[in-house]
Amino acid sequence: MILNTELEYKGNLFPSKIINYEKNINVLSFTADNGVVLQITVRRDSILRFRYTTTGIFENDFSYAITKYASRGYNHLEVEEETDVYVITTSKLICKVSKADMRISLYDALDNTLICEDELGFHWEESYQFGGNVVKMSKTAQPGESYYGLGDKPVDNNLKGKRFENWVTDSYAYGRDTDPIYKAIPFYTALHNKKSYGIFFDNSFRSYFDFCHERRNITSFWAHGGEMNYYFIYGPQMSEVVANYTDLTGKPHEMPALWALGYHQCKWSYYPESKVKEITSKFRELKIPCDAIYLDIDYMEGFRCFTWSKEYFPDPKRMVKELADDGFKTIVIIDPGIKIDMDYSVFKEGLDNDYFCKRADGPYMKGKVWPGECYFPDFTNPEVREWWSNLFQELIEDIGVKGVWNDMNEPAVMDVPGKSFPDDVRHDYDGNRCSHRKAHNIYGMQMARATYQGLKKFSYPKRPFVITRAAYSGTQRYTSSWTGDNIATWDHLNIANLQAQRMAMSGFSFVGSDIGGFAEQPNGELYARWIQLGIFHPFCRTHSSGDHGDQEPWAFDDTITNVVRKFIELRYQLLPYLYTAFWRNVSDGIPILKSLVLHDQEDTQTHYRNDEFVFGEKILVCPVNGPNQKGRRMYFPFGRWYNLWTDEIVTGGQEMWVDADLDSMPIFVSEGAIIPKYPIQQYVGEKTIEELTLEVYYKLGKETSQVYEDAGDGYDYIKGRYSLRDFKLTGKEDELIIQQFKTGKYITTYKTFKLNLHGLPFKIKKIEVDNVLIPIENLISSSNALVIDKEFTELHIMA
Ligand code: MIG
Repeated sequence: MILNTELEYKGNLFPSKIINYEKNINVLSFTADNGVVLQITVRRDSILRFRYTTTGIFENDFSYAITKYASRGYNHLEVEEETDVYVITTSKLICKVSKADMRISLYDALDNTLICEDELGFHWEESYQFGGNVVKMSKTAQPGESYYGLGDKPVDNNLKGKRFENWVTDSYAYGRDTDPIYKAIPFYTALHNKKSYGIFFDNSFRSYFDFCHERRNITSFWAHGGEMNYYFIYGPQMSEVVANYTDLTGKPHEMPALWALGYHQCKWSYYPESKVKEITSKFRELKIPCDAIYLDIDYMEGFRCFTWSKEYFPDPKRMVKELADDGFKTIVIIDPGIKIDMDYSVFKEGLDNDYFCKRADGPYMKGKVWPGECYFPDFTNPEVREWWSNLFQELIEDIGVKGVWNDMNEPAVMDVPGKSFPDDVRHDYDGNRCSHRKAHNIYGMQMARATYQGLKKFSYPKRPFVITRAAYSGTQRYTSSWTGDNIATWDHLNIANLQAQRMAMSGFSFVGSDIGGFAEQPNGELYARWIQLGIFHPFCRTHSSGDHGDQEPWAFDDTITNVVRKFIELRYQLLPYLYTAFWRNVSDGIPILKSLVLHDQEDTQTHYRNDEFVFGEKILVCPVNGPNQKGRRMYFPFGRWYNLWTDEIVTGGQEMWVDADLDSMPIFVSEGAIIPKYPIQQYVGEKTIEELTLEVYYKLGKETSQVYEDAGDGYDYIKGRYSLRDFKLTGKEDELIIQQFKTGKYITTYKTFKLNLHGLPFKIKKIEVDNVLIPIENLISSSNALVIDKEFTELHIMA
């Protein structure tokens, strides 16, 4: 392995002095005496792209990560030449390029503070081993700087002091600090002096990040090939950095179907059909809400993708229909390995059309996976993706499967060192032919993309649902994801919490863990505590390898079953709240989970917090993460928080003890919030929503809340058939005012709101809706609940 150590300084090459500068609209090119060219593209006032070549020639500009829908354009751009530097100024940033050595420094344009500065800056080492360069960048860490992001790394939130590798890897039973694992998201955000910026190193080769690990004041990143090509994204708010990175690499292409936010049940494997039915019936019998049931690899005929075992599932269409009639969506696994079998049509088609990956010398890439020896489609070829997408027609259109689960797409290969393809395997890379060294990290992403295209086509006019294990930056456009093969331990509950938060701040929110742990078996307490955490993850699924016993909500004892039911019910009640958070993510790139540092970066207490996080905009949660706990200490960010269970108010800015027996967990609501709730349903759509409950949390002062709804599936929302309610709450000593601004053409099924008023400091004497007094009898005074027409624009509740 090539390390970025001082020992290797001798191998390093550097740009020499700049001898030429050219400006072509927003693309600035600086050429050094020794042929190095730095190209700076001003994409937005707060986003600059830096690209370097050591040969004077740039490769074809192609990236799987960057979306064509990314915003572009800036308000201001000015370049000045000074004695030692070129100065590029936008309305947000000042970037200085040193004439002597091409080193970069970046400043906030408003107050001139230093944000980020090259140490050695760009340098490289020629690799005679593989041809090409190891491209490197090093920057000086600023005082008190912290680092976050990087996808699924199973480590504490703050990455400072650690080094990481990006190389997607099948990581059965990984643990804390295992690196790398399933995903490669070479994007981090940094924070110092209350200002945050991000760096996205868009290079799909094996890459590394070092956050003050090797040298105390230096952060660096490098890759085993390709270009030094990174985007600098300025905030100064971390939430803006994440939103802008998400804009650049893509927001999900559509809202998820509402049912996909329900609870999912999975195991390796539920079979035969009678077993599947036994599980789904039990959910309905015990009244535990559930929307999706999964079929793992054993549903297939000899693990051949797109086939069904005749023995276990003799009539899949009938079964899928019967499950659907009971509210269950069937989701099936599809792996990349295609069994070598001349009598298997998928294999034959792939072979006849030359769709499988090949080694450098010509033979097919042969690898052992579940079906035995396999070939693997080259998903980096658009024609192969098109073919693959069409393979889903029967599954989706005819049989009625509602979602597809892509596993093993790192790609994972058994019985070989490295657990994947050898480096020499060739890929199309959308016409930019290359070896697996470059394509490895994006292979799973392109498989998920091809699967998504198929699901989108054949699910239409409904929305597609895909879940993937491997991912590169940008994969969030197509699919949800899970965190892979974790273990049933308390520390893995913590890891799941960290990974879900980290993925959210890495632009990929629709993520969850195998609740309860994939390997080994949880006891009831661990399972219940993990469900409590899991209902606050955007993707909520129990999964286990199944070889260590059962892992359904009823697999423990009645106490556990009751706790699990209670929390899954809470998730179903919060669906409109969660759906609104998804809408914020899909439309503006706002992460669904917010680590405390993302919630309040000004408060330095948050910089090293791991457990607490904000779910959506208004709900603060903290999982209980150890056995025999009757509660825990947690940190409350600034502001005032209502205890969800007791309505007691906590003032933030401090750590406090919170009671939480096994049937409870610390959940708090930010004061002034209006939280929408649906009735408990056994699955999405079971009931027509007759009334929307609004939990209103009084605050002295003003607060805004939103509720987004649409048909819950389909694409009409894009044509304006959505319902967005903006609520403005104003609390005074003797009055509470709620104003509603409604947009969108979707007509919700309910006619009324039921307002539950929390924390009102006065006794209600008068209620006025749109300037008309309404009879006080409308108030259920025992619970301070009020039913009013959903069309109101202004409500006054007075002492
Ligand atoms: O080699 O399909 O992470 O969720 O149940 C194991 C069987 C393959 C790994 C996945 C896991 C899935 C399992 N798979």
